[in-house]
Amino acid sequence: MKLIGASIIITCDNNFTIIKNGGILFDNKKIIKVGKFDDLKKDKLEEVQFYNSCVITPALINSHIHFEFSKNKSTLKYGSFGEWLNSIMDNRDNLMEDSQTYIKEAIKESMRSGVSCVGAISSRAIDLDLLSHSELKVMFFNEIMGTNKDYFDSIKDDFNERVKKSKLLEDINFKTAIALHSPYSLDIELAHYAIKKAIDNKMLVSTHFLESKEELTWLESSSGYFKTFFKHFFNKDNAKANYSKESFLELFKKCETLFVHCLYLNNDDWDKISKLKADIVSCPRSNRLLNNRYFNFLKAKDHKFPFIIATDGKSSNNSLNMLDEARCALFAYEKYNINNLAKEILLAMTKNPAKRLKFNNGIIERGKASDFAIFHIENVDSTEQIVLNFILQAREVKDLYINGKRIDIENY
Ligand code: MCF
Ligand code: FE
Repeated sequence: MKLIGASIIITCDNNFTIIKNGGILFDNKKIIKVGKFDDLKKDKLEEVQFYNSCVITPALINSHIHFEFSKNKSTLKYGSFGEWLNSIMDNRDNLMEDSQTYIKEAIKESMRSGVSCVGAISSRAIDLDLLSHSELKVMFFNEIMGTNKDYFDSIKDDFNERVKKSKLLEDINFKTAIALHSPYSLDIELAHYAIKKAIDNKMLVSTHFLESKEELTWLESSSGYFKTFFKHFFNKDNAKANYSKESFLELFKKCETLFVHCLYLNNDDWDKISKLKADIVSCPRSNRLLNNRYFNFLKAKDHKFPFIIATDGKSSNNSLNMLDEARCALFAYEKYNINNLAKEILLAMTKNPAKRLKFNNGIIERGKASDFAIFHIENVDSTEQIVLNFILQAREVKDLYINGKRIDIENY
């Protein structure tokens, strides 16, 4: 049994309990007791440590990230979704070269920011070995896309192969899931095929949905940017949208889903998604860079969606640091009380995504996994605005525990 403590513990439990001079008694499986540090001291502890001027939070969860694109720094174009997608199409293969080095660094960068758990979108399984061997808890979303019938058999074979490989690697820290890339990039036949697999195997599903105005126009009228996209990249003159918004959402009736982005929902779409077993993941910096807009967080609240934030990949972000993401969200929503927003944001990267990813983490309470992030925050003992100052000041973890084990991030 081990005991750690700190000036402040933010538990992220249902009452948002904050404990001053708090302690956590835990073993490698789970948290045994949470309370005041002094009350938890006892004989025969394997390890005892108190972190002065520090905050302990549940280790953070980044529920939407594309590790395979970690090589991108300034290759891709920002400011317009169409230009970004064109630049992805032109640079995808070269961005995936030497990917192992970049993915490894991306895993470290994630952990340095306090992340213990990820929802990784994988298009070619290039990240499979590194992620499955890492200390991270991983929901590994095997992505499927394709619109050209000539390739359906090979797309299915490749998808099956990746799902099979990731299933073989499953354990308590690694689960297999499925990602349908988006309505503009996936034929109906392939979508049904992937959804059936998800339902049969009880796998979580993720999909990008209504990320851009271009996508909305395409789904509503089969016109605009995507018309030229299909002509230019696939030599198709008469391409049409494969779905209406409604028929796309219908696909997800019988599975649990993470809808990512959702920047262009109308009232009807909000109603439809709220009837599904689904959450919405928002990637604030990615949305700013590609689409010049932020997710309608207040509307989501009206529809009782828990707020969930993630970084997306380096393909649409300048870092994978969840604390930078949190600060972006903090500054983006200027109409919301800043102290309340700070709490919402912390829950958006702990308790809220944890509920859907089901790794039994995201909250510091008895019975939950021993996954903690510890941050040094100067003078945190004396502030009344604890969560706000945590989000403003925290940059890198002092220590990260996953399954009760202190992670040696630099030597990973
Ligand atoms: O979420 C962002 C923006 N929207 C869509 N796709 C991606 C994002 N970051 C990376 N991607 C990947 C996606 O998974 O880019 C490729 C896919 O493999 C797009 S190719 C149409
Ligand atoms: Fe994405």
